[in-house]
Amino acid sequence: MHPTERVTLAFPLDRMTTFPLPAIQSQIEHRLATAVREGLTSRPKRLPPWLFYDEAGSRLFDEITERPEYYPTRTERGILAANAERIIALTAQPKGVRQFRNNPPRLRITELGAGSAGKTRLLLAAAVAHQGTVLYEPVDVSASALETARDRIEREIAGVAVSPRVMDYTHEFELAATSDRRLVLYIGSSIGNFDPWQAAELLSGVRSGLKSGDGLLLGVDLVKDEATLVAAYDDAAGVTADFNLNLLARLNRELGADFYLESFEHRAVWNAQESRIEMHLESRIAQRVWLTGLDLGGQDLAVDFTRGETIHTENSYKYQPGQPEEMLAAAGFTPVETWTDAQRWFAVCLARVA
Ligand code: AVI
Repeated sequence: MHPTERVTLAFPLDRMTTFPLPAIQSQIEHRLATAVREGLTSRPKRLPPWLFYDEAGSRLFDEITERPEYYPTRTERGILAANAERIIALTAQPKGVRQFRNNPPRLRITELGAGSAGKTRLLLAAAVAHQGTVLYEPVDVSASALETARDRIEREIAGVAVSPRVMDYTHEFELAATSDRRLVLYIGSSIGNFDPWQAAELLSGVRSGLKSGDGLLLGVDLVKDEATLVAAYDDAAGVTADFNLNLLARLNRELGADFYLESFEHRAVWNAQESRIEMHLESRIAQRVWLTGLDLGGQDLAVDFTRGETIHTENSYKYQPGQPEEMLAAAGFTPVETWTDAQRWFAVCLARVA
């Protein structure tokens, strides 16, 4: 998500049995080590948010989405539940396209990220209701997340065939050519974890991988009062704190680091000027941490912290109404319709390629 290096990992999951997995694993390890070395030696210190999502972090993220303070997931789910049929109908047969009247193209659903299928299933079920069956293409850099998603969805939703793609869509977006119409889902407000220039690049990349008539469904979180925003990223049960601190535990596990977790504190702050929630890990004391597994030619890395110094671990941008449509138009999409909840906390925007 916060790319420091290009890693190309695009292939269908069904080739997993013949693909040299150790080579992929070593690319991932190299990417991890590079990101950590760069982030912890820069000022201010930072770590990219994609590091959150190891097995423990992915589990903690699922738990966050169940916390009462974390409104985005349930709000977006409510919007999709109310509008899934219309979203599918609009994408399957856009207005003004006459040439397909007798033989409309089939719709397939491509999702960026293989998250838990809770929200996706609403759209898949609507697509099955619309055309009988649907092909679902989850795209993710994690083969294991894709396998889990495939097993669960094929088991739970009749009429859905799953064709996963292992791909780092933050760097490239290249899918097999098809005469099917694609609806790409980028929901869950994941776009908010990118700086605006990165978000613009990502949307343009997706646009260039699509053809006329294809659609993009984008879920974005909207600006609201500060207390609500901060509570969503600092829940009373401390799950988000554990999620943030798990990053250090991961560096201990995978990079031979000796972070003492109790000496760091989770911080969530609203940066009104940048319109984003920032997550940090704040050092409670002056301390030195060693990383012994970075493969620096036999040398270990020492990282010094002053008391109160932070590692910036995540940005979560919040948008003003109308901004997502502007971003979509700037990336070459035509905004079609936007849905929101009664409180206007979250927006789901459908756009298409003209
Ligand atoms: C994945 N992403 C959209 C979440 C968010 O809200 O920015 C990640 C998250 N970080 C802390 N809580 C949730």
